[in-house]
Amino acid sequence: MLDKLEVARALREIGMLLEVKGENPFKVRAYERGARALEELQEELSVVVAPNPADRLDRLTDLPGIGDALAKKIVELHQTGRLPLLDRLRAELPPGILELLQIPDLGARKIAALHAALGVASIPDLEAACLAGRVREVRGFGERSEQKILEGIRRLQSTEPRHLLSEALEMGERILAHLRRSPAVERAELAGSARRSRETVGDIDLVVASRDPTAVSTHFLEFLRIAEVIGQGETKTSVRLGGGMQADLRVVPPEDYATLLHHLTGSKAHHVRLRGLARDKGLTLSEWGLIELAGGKKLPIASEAELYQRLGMAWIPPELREDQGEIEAALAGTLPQDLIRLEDLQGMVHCHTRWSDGRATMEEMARAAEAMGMRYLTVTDHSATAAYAGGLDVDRLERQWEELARVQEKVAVRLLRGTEADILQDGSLDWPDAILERFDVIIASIHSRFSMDEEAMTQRLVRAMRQPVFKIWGHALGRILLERPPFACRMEEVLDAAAEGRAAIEISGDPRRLELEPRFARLASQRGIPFVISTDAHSPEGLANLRYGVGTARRGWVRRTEVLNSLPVEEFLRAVKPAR
Ligand code: DGT
Ligand code: CA
Ligand code: CA
Ligand code: ZN
Repeated sequence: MLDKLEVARALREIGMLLEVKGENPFKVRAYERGARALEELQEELSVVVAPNPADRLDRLTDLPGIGDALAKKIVELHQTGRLPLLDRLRAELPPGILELLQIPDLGARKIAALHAALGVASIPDLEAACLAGRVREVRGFGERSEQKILEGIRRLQSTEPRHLLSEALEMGERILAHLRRSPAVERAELAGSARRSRETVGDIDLVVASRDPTAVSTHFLEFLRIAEVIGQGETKTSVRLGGGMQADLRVVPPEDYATLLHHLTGSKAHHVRLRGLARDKGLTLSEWGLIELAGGKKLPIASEAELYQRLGMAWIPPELREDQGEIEAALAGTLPQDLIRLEDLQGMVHCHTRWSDGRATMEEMARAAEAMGMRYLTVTDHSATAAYAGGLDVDRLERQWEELARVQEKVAVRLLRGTEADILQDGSLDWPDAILERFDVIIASIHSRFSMDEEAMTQRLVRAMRQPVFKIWGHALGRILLERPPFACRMEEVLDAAAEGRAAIEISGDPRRLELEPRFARLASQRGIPFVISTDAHSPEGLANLRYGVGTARRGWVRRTEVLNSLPVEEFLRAVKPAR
């Protein structure tokens, strides 16, 4: 099944392929309009496409720009993930043709002309044709346009795409497991932004200690998901993986492993500061290790801790290495000693079940949380306003609580009655007061009207936080990584209101969210605001995202004592109990 954004992408692709084929512009625009309507849809597609076939087309055709024919295609894409028309178009046109549309000023019409005249079917084709001076010979093009196309290609190639941390770690860890199967590999680790738990990752960096670099790189290249070898040298190998991510492998003898791992972990800003400190001590720090300026002797360094110690400070956890005060703290001996760790968490906060838009039953979610060693699980399905996500009304909520009591009989993990309540436009929460007081846990989140201006949004949040039942702010600014920026509000003012209202803030491990941003977590800490680290899981597998929440929290210097779901259940309940 495709969601609305995926269906929108498919419609766009159809529109572009039709355009490249020189189809009627009206037809092309219809797909474009349909795609936009879906992207702007507030609800999930599964809600608009109701199980009743007559009904579903009616709801879809209510949307601007969607007629019967397009509605049928949307339903088919949504339900089967495929469409014969799209398959046919993809088969007719070369696969690289759409990437040409990324070049500025090169519309589908021009691409069609180049394709027809020169057989150009990809960016490399077009680049070669420009360099050979063949593009200027095509009708409608000249020397100037040839030059502009080349510039466009250069610019395109200089902006590297980024990937979600979860995807980079999943892939990176598979590669690590593969590497560690080689007897030539003594040690292997992920470095770079993935090791620092950055929310998005440019490429995967790997470091290996070995006496036999040739054997290691030969073994590395046997990894099944490699699509293309970009570069291969004595000790460096770069590949493109299926799916587009790049991975760089460096192999060094064991005695250089610690300093290279440290170097490749970064960040650059952190290293610039360390290099300055090293120089003050008569040393140079680089990827080659720590070397005495006078005489050029390399100091033996067996671990990162030893490297930091040589520079006069304590080991700094990778998530903190951003030159955001960690070096000063390490020098002063004031680095937090109790940064939150995955094993500190006792409770799973924020999950959805089939009662709203989750994919599993309450019992399945409970058993999965239990299997992870959790002591409690807050069941937080959506409130009524979130109709697109099957939000509960009071009647269904009462029945959910009955089920919760039944499931509780069968599982050891303590189930808490929760909700993810919408913060409405006026700042009120989406339940009657009498119901709000009966929850164990209320997560309050914004799911609609993201485009309010800064003033209105700030007021909406401040008003919400003044209510005594406001206890946990869910996925704060609503960003979706690589897709939707955070909404606008005056964050410091909102954090002041949260502190005053004694509310906690969620740090979401949902790989597409990873909110609260680290800089805001630190501002919240300064105000004494506590956190919960959650997954926003919609399935048992989703519970495994807790680690990404922990990584995000650590980047914000969050300590165990600040995380409410590191507490035993009774203390957790006291801390989040909605009160009036
Ligand atoms: P990414 O891949 O864009 O998400 O970010 P990183 O941090 O993984 O950066 P990447 O892959 O370009 O390089 C990995 C590490 O290597 C980086 O964190 C620090 C180190 N490094 C790379 N280039 C330089 C440089 O020009 N100077 C210094 N000091 N370190 C560098
Ligand atoms: Ca990297
Ligand atoms: Ca790299
Ligand atoms: Zn939510």
